[in-house]
Amino acid sequence: MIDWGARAETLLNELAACSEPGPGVTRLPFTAEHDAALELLKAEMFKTGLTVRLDDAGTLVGRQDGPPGCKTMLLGSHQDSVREGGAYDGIMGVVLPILALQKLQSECTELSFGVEVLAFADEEGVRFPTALIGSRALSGTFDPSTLEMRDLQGTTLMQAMRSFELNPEKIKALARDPEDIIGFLETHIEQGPVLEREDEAVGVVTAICGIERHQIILTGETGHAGTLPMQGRKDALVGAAEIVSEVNRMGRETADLRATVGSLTVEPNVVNAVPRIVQLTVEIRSPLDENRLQAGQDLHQFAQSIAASMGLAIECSVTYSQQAQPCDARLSCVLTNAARSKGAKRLSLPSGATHDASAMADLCPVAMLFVRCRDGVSHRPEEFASAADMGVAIDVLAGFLRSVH
Ligand code: HGY
Ligand code: MN
Ligand code: MN
Repeated sequence: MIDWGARAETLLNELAACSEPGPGVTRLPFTAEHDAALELLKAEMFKTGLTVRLDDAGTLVGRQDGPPGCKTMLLGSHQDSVREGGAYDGIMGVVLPILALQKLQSECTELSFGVEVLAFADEEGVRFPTALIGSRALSGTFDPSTLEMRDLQGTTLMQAMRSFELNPEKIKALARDPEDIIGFLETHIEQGPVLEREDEAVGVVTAICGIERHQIILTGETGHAGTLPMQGRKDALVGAAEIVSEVNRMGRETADLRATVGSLTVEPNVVNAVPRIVQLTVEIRSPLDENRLQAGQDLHQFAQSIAASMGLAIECSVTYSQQAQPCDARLSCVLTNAARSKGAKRLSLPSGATHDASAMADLCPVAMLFVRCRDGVSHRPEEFASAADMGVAIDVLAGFLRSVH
């Protein structure tokens, strides 16, 4: 009897080492760490008898053919992590389907369709101010203008992809024909506390939240901290502080809304000079698009009024947005039955995090399987899913593949 959960844990521990030095896992797209992870994933895909290729968006595709003329079921998730993140976010959703295929093969189960396991290069949008590159390429919604976006070192996405020997100008041709696809199933660590609270190993996702990201740049005047009078200062950081407080208030006081200032830079950023420029990002999420869009408009109005009252120049832009995405009822029903057969009870919950499945929904029906997350902690080195729970998830994925058509 193979302990599939233990096998998943071993593989994920090896993949976690494909990281920049430092706490947790830092594996950004189109880097040496990404390359190292691809080598491990390729080896496991070859061991599973899959044909393996890297597409021009950097997605690793492991394919198990079905009968001639059949459709294909897509599974997978992202290989990239946030900085100092966990060992499960994304990459677990690549490893578990590979092992589910191995499990089906060990039981001599033949499928009436093709299967592809996908490892998307960049879902997090940490290195470049965009996200869901690979899943948008397959869905035909990739925006070529993002190729000009730069990372903190000034490298463009185009340059980073070329360094991976990819041809970004061919991304457009990656769009799949919906007629060929049964659907996309993403397995992901819950990144929240619900399954642990309900004592459930797995759960079926009902909907994925919508998300938008704003960039705000405030420009005032610097000066000597000791000689410039307080009266009349144009201190960009004081303006930014008002906006940070308002973002937090909006999030706390609006139902079904999360609002976060996740990054902020100050120039000249020295102890004895008045801040001249502050750049901050504001992220707003909600399962209800109308709440998110209204909050975004309110934020812009507030920021403009603060800048005007303090004599600051301001630039506001929406750098990323994605609508809320319900999961497909038919696929979710098949997944729920497979989970029930493995003892799951509560079963359904929304996702506060966004995922590649949100972008894949522009191509085909999508479903998501969540795996219990210890203490609900994610995007941190302490992120953890147990081998036992991953074993249950692999059984559920195998049950799903036996039943879906
Ligand atoms: O930000 C998210 O929700 C996801 O982890 N990229
Ligand atoms: Mn993720
Ligand atoms: Mn994440």
